[in-house]
Amino acid sequence: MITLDQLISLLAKARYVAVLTGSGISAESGIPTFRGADGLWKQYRAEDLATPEAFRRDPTLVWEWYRFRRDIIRKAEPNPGHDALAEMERLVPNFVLITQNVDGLHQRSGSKTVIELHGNIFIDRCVECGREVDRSGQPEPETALPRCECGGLFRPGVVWFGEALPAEALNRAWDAVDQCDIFFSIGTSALVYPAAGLPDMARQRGAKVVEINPEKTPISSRMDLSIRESAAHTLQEIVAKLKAVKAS
Ligand code: BJW
Ligand code: ZN
Repeated sequence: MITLDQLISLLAKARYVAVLTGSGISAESGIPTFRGADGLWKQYRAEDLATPEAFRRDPTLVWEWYRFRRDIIRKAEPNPGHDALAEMERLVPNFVLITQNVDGLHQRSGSKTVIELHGNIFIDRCVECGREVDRSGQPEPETALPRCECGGLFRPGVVWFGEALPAEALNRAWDAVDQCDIFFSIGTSALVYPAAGLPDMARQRGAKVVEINPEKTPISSRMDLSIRESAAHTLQEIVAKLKAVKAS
C-alpha cells in the first residue's frame, strides 16, 4: 500500500506512466456507463447488443442503439477528468493512455498518445469490403441501415464480445504495460477482458498500480492504492499536487 502523497512523489520521478480508462471517466460528461444503473437502453444490456450475433439477428435494433449513443456523445464535452489526463501527459516524460472508450473524448480534450482498444463509435465499417467512413463530423445517414458503395452493410467500427481487439492497439498496450513505472486503472469495472488483465500484468512487471473508482472492483484488493472517488475530482487533485511538487 502507498499513500496519495507517496504516489505524487513517485509520479514526479516516473519515467513512464500508463493509464487505462473505462466508461466511468466519461460518466461526468453525461455519457452512461455500461453496467451502471443508467446503462440500460430500452430493456437491453450491452451484452445483448454489443455482439456479432445481435447484429446478424437485428441490425436495425443495433444501429438504433449506436445512433442513440452517437447523439449523446456528439453533444457531450470532455470533463475535468479528461483534461487532467491531458495535462498529466504534458508533465511526465513518457505517457500512454489506453482507453476502452469509443467516445473520442480523450482526444478532444487534448490527449496525444491514445490507444483505442475497442475502436471508435464514429467509424462505419463495411462488413463486405472493410471500407471505413468517419462519421464524427457528419450528420447520421437518413436510412435505418447504412450501406457501402459496394452494397455491403455498414457496422459500427467497434469491438464486440467474441471479436479480437485490433492487434496493433493491443500490442502497443502490452508494450506500455511492460515499460511503465506507474499504471492507473480509472473508471472501469475491470470485468471485460483482455483490458481487465492489464492492471495485473503491470503489477507483475513491477509497476505501482493505482485504481480510481467510486466502487470496489475485482482488482481493487490487489492495487497499491485504490481511491474510491470520482475520476474528475481525484485526477484534478493529483495533477495539481504533481504540478506543485514539480515546481518546488
Ligand atoms: C466511475 C465514475 C466516475 C462510474 N469516476 N469511475 C472469461 C474470462 C476472460 C474473458 C472472457 C470470459 N468469458 C468471455 C470472455 C471474453 C469477453 C469478456 O471479457 N467477457 C467478460 C464479460 C467475461 N471479451 C471479449 O469478447 C473481447 N474479445 C476477446 O476476448 O477476443 C478473443 C479473440 C481472440 C482472437 C480471435 C477472436 C476472439 C472483446 C470485448 C469487447 C468489449 N466491447 C464493449 C463494447 C464496445 C463497443 C461499444 O461501445 O458499444 O466494450 S462491451 C463494454 O464493456 C465496452 C466497454 O469498453 C467494456 C468495459 O466496460 P467499462 O468501461 O469498464 O464500463 P462499466 O460500465 O462496466 O464500468 C464503469 C465503471 O465506472 C464502474 O466500475 C463504475 O463504478 C465506475 N464509475 N462513475 C470513476 N465518476
Ligand atoms: Zn463495402
